[in-house]
Formats: sequence, structure tokens, C-alpha cells
Amino acid sequence: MPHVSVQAEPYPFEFDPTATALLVIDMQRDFVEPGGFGEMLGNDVTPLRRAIAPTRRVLEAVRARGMMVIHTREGHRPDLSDLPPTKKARGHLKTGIGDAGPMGRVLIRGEPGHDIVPELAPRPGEPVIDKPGKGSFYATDLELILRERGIRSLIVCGVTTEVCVHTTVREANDRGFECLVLQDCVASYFPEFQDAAIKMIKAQGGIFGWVSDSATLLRALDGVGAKTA
Ligand code: TIU
Repeated sequence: MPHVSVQAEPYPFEFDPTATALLVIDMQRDFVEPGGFGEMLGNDVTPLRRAIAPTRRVLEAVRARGMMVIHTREGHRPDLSDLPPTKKARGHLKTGIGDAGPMGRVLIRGEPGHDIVPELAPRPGEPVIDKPGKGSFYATDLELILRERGIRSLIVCGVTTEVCVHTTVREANDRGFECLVLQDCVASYFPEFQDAAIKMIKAQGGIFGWVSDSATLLRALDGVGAKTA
């Protein structure tokens, strides 16, 4: 497959599609639908839903080219054995992690709220990484999976920009993976955090990675033929 160059900031992002994975972070009902963990934290989920449609377009384009797709989900075991009491206590929530909510037990694996939204549902064969923290590398086998597949670059979508996306991009960057964050495919409950978090990635010569958008990536992928087989 040809090498791809995407217009990005602070300078073009170059990648080999066979060594690149799309990483879709925590596009779960608990964060992007009313009645989930995000709303229980006091947030309006509307801004997060804007990331769904562009992420879907990127997902389809990447799948059509046979590139690797990985999904993550934040959540905990039903017995809460992987939930630090400090995380459970944070925010003094009336209904918090592990408690019964409108979409089942909040942020618990196997519950409806923990599911990835139907628009971005994983396909068979696409790894789904269940993570107990904000970062996708901490206490997961993501790094092992990436190294085994020879992945060196990540195209990053998901929520929320300053929390799980940033933590993951920082973890990936320290491990030597190059990250391209698509600014319309990541979202925050707070417009000012979205703006600052995006600036922080690309500042200082791309201290954590590169920033572009879905339309620019899709144009660059046009030059990479869809897989026919
Ligand atoms: N609260 C918030 O902004 N985010 C999270 O709790 N998790 C993720 O970002 N996935």
C-alpha cells in the first residue's frame, strides 16, 4: 500500500496504512447518551454526539482499506474488584459507578450503558479493549496487540478529548507511537477544554502528536484504493 501524507498541524502526518490503526476511544452510551455516567457527572452530552457522524465516516473508509480498527471502553468488573475506591468516591455522586441507572449499572462491563453506540459498533475481528482507567494502555493488552501487528501510528477518535483521549495519546506518545488526532472526531463536554486540549497536542512542534480533521484524512485516503477482496 502507498505511503499516505495528511495535511495536519504542526506539519503533515505521514503514515503507512499497513502499520496504522484507527483507535476509537470510549464511544459508549455511558458518555454520549443521556442517563449515563457523563450526565451523572453533571454534563450535557450534546457536544459529544457531534463526533459520532465524522467518526463513522472515518471508520468506514479505514475498514474499506483493510486497515486495523481498535475500540476501547472504560468500565469495571461487575464485582468492582478493579475499581479504586478513590474513583468510586470521586464527585460524591448520588448515582455513581456500579449503581443502578437508566442504562443499567453505571460504567459496568456487560451493562447497556457500557456498550459502544450502535452507529460505531465494532465488527467481528476488531479488538475491543476494556480499560479500568482513562488511559487505554494502563492495565490493558493494547500495547502488546499493537506491537504484534507491527502498528507504529494511531489515528485517534473518541471521547472525551481532555480526559481519555489525552491520557491515551500521552501514553502512546511515550511508547513511541505517532498519533494523529482528528479534531471533529473527538469531543469534550467543555468547549474551552476541547480547544485547549487540541492546542496542547500540536504545540511545541507536536509535543504529543498531530491534529487534522476527518475530511482532510478522507481526502488523503482517496489516494489509497479500497480493498477489493
Ligand atoms: N468525564 C470525562 O470527561 N471523561 C471520562 O470520564 N472518561 C472518558 O473520557 N472516556
